[in-house]
Amino acid sequence: MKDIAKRFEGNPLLSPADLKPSIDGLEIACLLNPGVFEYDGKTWLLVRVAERPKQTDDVISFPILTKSGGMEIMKIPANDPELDASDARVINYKGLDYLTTLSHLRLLCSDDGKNFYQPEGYPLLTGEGILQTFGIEDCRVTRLEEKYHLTFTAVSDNGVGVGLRTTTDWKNFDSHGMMLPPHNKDCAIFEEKINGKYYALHRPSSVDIGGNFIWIASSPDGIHWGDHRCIIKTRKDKWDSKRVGAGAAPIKTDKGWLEIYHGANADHQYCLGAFLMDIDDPTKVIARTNDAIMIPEAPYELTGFFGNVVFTNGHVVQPDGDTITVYYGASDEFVCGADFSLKDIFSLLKSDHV
Ligand code: MAN
Repeated sequence: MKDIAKRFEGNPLLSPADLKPSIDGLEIACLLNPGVFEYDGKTWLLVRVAERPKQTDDVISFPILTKSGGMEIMKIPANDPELDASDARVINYKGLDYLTTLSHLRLLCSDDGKNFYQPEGYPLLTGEGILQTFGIEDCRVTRLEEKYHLTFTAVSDNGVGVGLRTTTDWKNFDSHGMMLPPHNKDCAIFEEKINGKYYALHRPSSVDIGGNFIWIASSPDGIHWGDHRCIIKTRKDKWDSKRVGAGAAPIKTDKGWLEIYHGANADHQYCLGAFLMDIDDPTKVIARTNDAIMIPEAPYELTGFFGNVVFTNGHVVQPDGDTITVYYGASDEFVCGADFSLKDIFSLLKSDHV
């Protein structure tokens, strides 16, 4: 099956070797899943940078943040019978789960949307406090009334939840703690109020009954959330059979709110699709693509830290009103770009979507 993404010729735009590690003694294993926004006349990426010490054959080592803001390195003999390291992203040791890398978020900007550099004077965003000791990941950036809302995955041994910070200048940040408790991720706030309420997509996971489905919540103030409803489920035998999760803030179109989302199957192949919500009541899904709109196929999407993955949580709507530039993580290792035509996406949206 052919997808409808027009990949940038210059992909990957960013690889781990393009940036410097945040501290001596660590190396960058992966760059992935950037949040995207426009600010000060430039396109900005808030890239997830995943780091760990240089690995050796006999020891698996990874950093963890301490409650007081320091960092310690955990070391586990690779042949320890109590170690399960079968997934490159997560390990289980003595019955407890850990991440193999520690992620922070880093700001990069560009004049042309293709060549990105790290500007001076902007802080790295790192995990803070006991709910972010395993790092922060996959940030969605929503501009709401002059304030940027950052919703990101906050990971610690307490679980995986959604953290919220806000900023107006990208130098000073207000932390609003955990917006949605574990297990939850893939949260994107809409860029405007609808009938007086704020809305956000999110992805709680239910291990027994239920699954990894997309939900929608509303809020009177953009900080406190409720009225949760499940709107998009996984579909048996399709590309999104195992998990689905929202990308960035929905795009307002004359046909409704358009969301680009990721779906994975049981083989951990991550593709992109789209669905459309009613313009006045986004809890109503009116159409969804049956087929994926993007499927891993380029070499950098098939092979890397965790291959067979395209994953997005950021895009720019271009002034022509039809082109959506999607920035995405490929193979959990590279940052890439691709253009989509809104017309093409709409031609694949179906109302028999369930
Ligand atoms: C999860 C998240 C993402 C990652 C994908 C694919 O959904 O951890 O950050 O890109 O898995 O590994």
